[in-house]
Formats: sequence, structure tokens, C-alpha cells
Amino acid sequence: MKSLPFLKTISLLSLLLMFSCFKEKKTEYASTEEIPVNREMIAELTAPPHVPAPVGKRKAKKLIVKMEILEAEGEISNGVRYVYWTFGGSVPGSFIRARVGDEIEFHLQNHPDNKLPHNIDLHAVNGPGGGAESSFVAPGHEKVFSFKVLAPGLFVYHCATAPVGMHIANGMYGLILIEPEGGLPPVDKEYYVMQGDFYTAGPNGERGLQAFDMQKAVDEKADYVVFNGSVGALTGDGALTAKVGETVRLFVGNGGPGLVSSFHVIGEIFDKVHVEGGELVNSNVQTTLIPAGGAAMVEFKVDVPGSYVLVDHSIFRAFNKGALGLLNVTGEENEKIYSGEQMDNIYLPEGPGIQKMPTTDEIKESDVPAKSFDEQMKFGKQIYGQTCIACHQAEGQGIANAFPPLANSDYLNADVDRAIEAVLYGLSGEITVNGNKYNSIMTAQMISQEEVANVLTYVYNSWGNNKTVVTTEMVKKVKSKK
Ligand code: HEC
Ligand SMILES: [Cu+2]
Repeated sequence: MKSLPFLKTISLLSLLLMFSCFKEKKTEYASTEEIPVNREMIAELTAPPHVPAPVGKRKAKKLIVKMEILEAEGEISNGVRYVYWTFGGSVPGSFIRARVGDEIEFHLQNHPDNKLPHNIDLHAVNGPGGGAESSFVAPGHEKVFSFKVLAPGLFVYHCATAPVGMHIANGMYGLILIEPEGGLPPVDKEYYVMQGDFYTAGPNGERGLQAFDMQKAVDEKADYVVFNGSVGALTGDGALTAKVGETVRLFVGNGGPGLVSSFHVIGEIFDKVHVEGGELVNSNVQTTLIPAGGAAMVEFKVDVPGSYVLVDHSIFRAFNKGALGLLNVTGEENEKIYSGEQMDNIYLPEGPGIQKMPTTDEIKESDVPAKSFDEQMKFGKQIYGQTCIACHQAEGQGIANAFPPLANSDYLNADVDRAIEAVLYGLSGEITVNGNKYNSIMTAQMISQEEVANVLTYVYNSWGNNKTVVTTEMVKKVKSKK
């Protein structure tokens, strides 16, 4: 019994020795291809915006990836259907997380209900076609190939079956993250975001099942540019979340097929960017360029609460084609970092200096009011062209998902007092116009009561609306009820 403590010391020593030998051995590998694998493991795969657990300090393993290809109809935008081709049932495809030295045994399974053969080209592979040549698989079949993971980084994978552009355009892309030895530094939140451009037979917003349009794709004239496969995938219930003080890491890819992304988060500065998904780290970046078939890892700490908007800063894509997502941050305000609005003054360069914002009560009525319906139409058209047109557009057609139409608007035609109120006091919250939902903000329009009457008369008597004539008296009545 006496020898026990002694034995313990010995074994502890030998353990330590073994450990240190092992540690030394690790750095001894001439190259990553020498890293031995230890045991096998089934890879965890996740649908966007989620990512699998970090690899941490685990040793290199034989990692078995089982990826199932599914062709399935989905919604690309409100009421717009599209047949997606997917890796794992989502666009972008399942996220794969591995480490340097892993030996990946890749099983590519083409579901028997699918119509086409597919394959996979992983940019993390060193070998012909990135695996494409060995993985070409017909519906109802499975192909298996293996590769050694040599380089850390964030890599795109995609289908490479002809016509390649079409397979990518239908959603066949995703990301594979290769972590370095010991893993990436831990952060509080990690998310998976991937941009893609879509080409549909009908123009943006046209409802029903939309076929892929090859000519538009060749011309790179995208109808939709989106994050995570559809308009609004990262807004509403899909918005990303974080708390004040947390560090967020976004794994951002761009599947293309056609467009490069100027990735930006409105209201944030990226503390770190792994440029192009590689080892080079840039700091304090506003917008990072993500090539088609490329990726970047961006990291930032969120300091104040609010909504941060992920965009492709080729900005019409964000506000008109869908490349817009949200990161909602909750927590304590910090007025040292951001004050919020402190004042709202009217600025008149030639006027009597700064003055207070007028309420609609203080707006002067015209000295020469409209005397007839024709004059109301004429004045109303002028007001429309000066104020409403910016959002509701020249023919009152609005902009899908942003500004509701005034042309043939059931919302407008149903209730004139409600329309008067919207122009006088603004409108916010969810409304439905012609079957489409809008949830945005229209600010109060700073126009006189007579102008409200004229502009609404113009709107009601244009573009197929119900020809209501709105008088100044009607506007006054709505006002007196408030
Ligand atoms: C800065 C952009 C903007 C301007 C300028 C603007 N609107 Fe709006 N308008 C909106 C938004 C956004 C909504 C939807 C609000 C919501 O989602 O609750 C809306 C809704 C409406 C609606 C109800 C919905 C519908 O389609 O029938 C009417 C009526 C309307 N606006 C009339 C006008 C008129 C008239 C003017 C000009 C005097 C005007 N708006 C100027 C953005 C704007
Ligand atoms: Cu394919």
C-alpha cells in the first residue's frame, strides 16, 4: 500500500511525458497531409442560418458526411413559387464543419424522386473537379469519395453538372468550414448566411410558379438577389439575434451564379474579416467583397441595441431584389456610443435659421384653393409628383415588399377616412394591400389640409381607383376626430 503514492507519481510523470511527446509530435508533421486520423465520426450538418458545433480541440478524424440532394418547390417571395435544387433540403445547402487533417468520406445521395443527375465540387478539395468527377450521381443512387482536408478556411461547395450555371442558379451551393488545429477563437454567436441570384421567367414579384430563365441568367439580369434562398429569409421570424456586448461571427458565402456581393451590415463595422475566407485578417472593415464562388468570415461586437440590416451594398439589390436581412440586438442602451435622435429641426439654408418642425396644424392653407375638380386634379398631381412619387412610384404601382401600390388599391378604396388619416398622421404596422402584406412606416406628410384633399382626389381618380372626390371639409372632419 505504501508504494501507491509513489506509483501515482510515476504514472503521472509518464502521462505528462507522453503528453508532452504527443504535443511535440503534433508540430512535427511536415504537412497537414501527415496528420493521422483517429476514429470516425458522422458529421453534424445544419440548415442555414445555423452552423454545427465548433470543432474545438478535437483530433483529426475520419469524418463521414451524408449529403442528400432534394429537388423541391418552395417560395422565393410572397406568392412566387420556384423549384429549388438543394443540397440537404435548404438553400444554401447544409453547412459542413471540419478541421484540418480530417479525412472526409463524402456520401452524395440523389433522392429517387429527383429528376436529374447532380454532383458536387467542394472548393476545400485538392483533386480534379473538387470531387465533381467522382461524385456524378443519378437519381436513386449514392456516390462515395474521400479527401484529406489540407487547408483551413471557409469554402464554397456547389453542383458542377452541366449546365453548371443552371444547377447553381437553382440553389445548389453551400459552405464547408475547415477550422485550424485547435479551432477558431470562440465567439458568442455564429450564423450562416449565403447570397444567391435568381432568374425567373416573370419579372420580380410576378406570382405563381416561375420557371428558370436561361437568357436572363446569361445576361446576369437577376430578378431576385437574396440571402439564404428567398426574400425575407432573414427578416421577421427569421431575423438573426444577439445581445449587447456579444461578438457575432458570420460565415458569409456567395453562391452566385452571376453576381459578386458587396457585403455590409448597416450600423456596424466588422472588427475582423477573414478576407475571401482565407488566413488574411483585415480589421475595421465597412464593406467586404465576396466573389461568386467565394466566402468571408466577418466578426463584430454589437455595442448598442437595435436592428442591424445585412445588405448587398449594390443597394438596389437590397431594397428591390431581396438582398436584405436583419440582426436584432437586444440589451442596454449606451448613449456614449450612440445617442439616438436628439433633435428634429427644420433646416432652411436661406431661411431664418433653425426652427421647430411644424405640426400639420401650423401648415399654411393656400391663398388660392382649387375651384373645380379639374383644378383639384392638377394641384393634386403636382403634390403627388413632389412627395408621394418617391415611394409609391409614378403610376402608383409601388415597390414589391417595400411600398404598397396606390393603383387599384383595395385598401385605399375601402375607406377614405383611413386614407386621409394615413396622409395626415402617417401609417405604420402590418397592412394588407391587394393580398400582399406590408409592414413598414409611412411618415406624416407635411402638406396642408387642402393639399391632402387634392392629392387624394388625384389618387382616387387615377389608375383604376373608385373616383372618390376628397374635399377639404372631409379632411377637416377627420382631423377634428383626432
Ligand atoms: C417615404 C415613403 C412614402 C411616401 C413619401 C408616401 N408614402 Fe404612403 N405609404 C408608405 C408606406 C411604407 C406605406 C405602408 C405603411 C405600412 O406598412 O403600414 C404607405 C401606405 C399608404 C397608403 C395605404 C396603403 C395603400 O396602398 O392604399 C396610402 C393611401 C398612402 N400611403 C398614400 C400616400 C400619399 C397620398 C402620399 C403622398 C402625399 C404618400 N403615401 C407618401 C410610404 C410612403
Ligand atoms: Cu446539380
